[in-house]
Amino acid sequence: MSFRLGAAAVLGLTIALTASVALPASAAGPAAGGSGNRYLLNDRWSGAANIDVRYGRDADIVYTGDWNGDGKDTLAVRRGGTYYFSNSVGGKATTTVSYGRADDTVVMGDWNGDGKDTPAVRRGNVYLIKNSLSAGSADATVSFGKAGDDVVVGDWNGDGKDTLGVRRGNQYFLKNSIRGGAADITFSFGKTSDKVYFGDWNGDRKDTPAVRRGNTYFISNATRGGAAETTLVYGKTTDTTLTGDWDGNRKDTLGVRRAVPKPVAAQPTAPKPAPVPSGPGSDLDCGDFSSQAAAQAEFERWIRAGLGDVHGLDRDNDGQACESSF
Ligand SMILES: [Ca+2]
Ligand SMILES: [Ca+2]
Ligand SMILES: [Ca+2]
Ligand SMILES: [Ca+2]
Repeated sequence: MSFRLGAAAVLGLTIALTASVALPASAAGPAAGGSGNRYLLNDRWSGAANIDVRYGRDADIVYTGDWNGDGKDTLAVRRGGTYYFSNSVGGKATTTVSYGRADDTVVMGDWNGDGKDTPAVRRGNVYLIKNSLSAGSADATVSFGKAGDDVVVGDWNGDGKDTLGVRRGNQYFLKNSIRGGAADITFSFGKTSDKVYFGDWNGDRKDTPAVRRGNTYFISNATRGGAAETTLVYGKTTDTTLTGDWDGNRKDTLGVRRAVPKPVAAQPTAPKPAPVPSGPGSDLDCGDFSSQAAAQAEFERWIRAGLGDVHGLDRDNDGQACESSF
């Protein structure tokens, strides 16, 4: 009996919390870095992307976040102090805002828990927090940590609000409110050389770390030390990582930003081989050449012309003409 009552009470609490908290805007955080305008996003923890889109320009600074509160994370690109927010992955910019200075460091997060991610400009250890995608003065100005801190963003306690944390090596000092004072959560995870991303990988509303080495990701669902719960190889080592909830299932997954190779300038067309001293019909043999190099040159001349090994100089098809004759 008491067990049943207890279970009901827990259930009631869960529902009340669910009803009162806006959809988590979980990804966000600092700019993704990298360059390129191809985005390969994955809704599942698998090796293959299910979304492949182009957005913005190669040199754009890129952020991910839930700009409209629909529960789905999308892209925003930044050029100087101008931001182009799009509410559909690969779709046109829906909101364009100029905010702060061209050289500001900006992190995105849901600072007020309304389900929408918005910018915070960082200058040293001062954060100018904005709760809407609009120009104008900051809604709040707060100090956090030290000017040189490596700062991370996430919702550590699942209250729907993003707050800050500091990384030092492989140690993390997380705070559940944006203000000074002792960390609420301290833990170590991964290696000092790892890249780290925070997201809600399991849908419990709390953001936890995933570290990257090469193109291998080690994912944890807790802000504590210990082994990763999931390991996944994704993308290429040269890719830049993005994280977000692309399909709105409340779980963050991976994506990458990749540079699209520029089309290579057309090679000058191979000059037409002179018909003398030989042609496809003249049938030279290895014995007609003074050296392997001369045979090789004749062989390659016809290969380049697209006619193949017209003299039959490379009988063993290893690309070396008449190598057994010299
Ligand atoms: Ca959205
Ligand atoms: Ca917000
Ligand atoms: Ca929080
Ligand atoms: Ca989580």
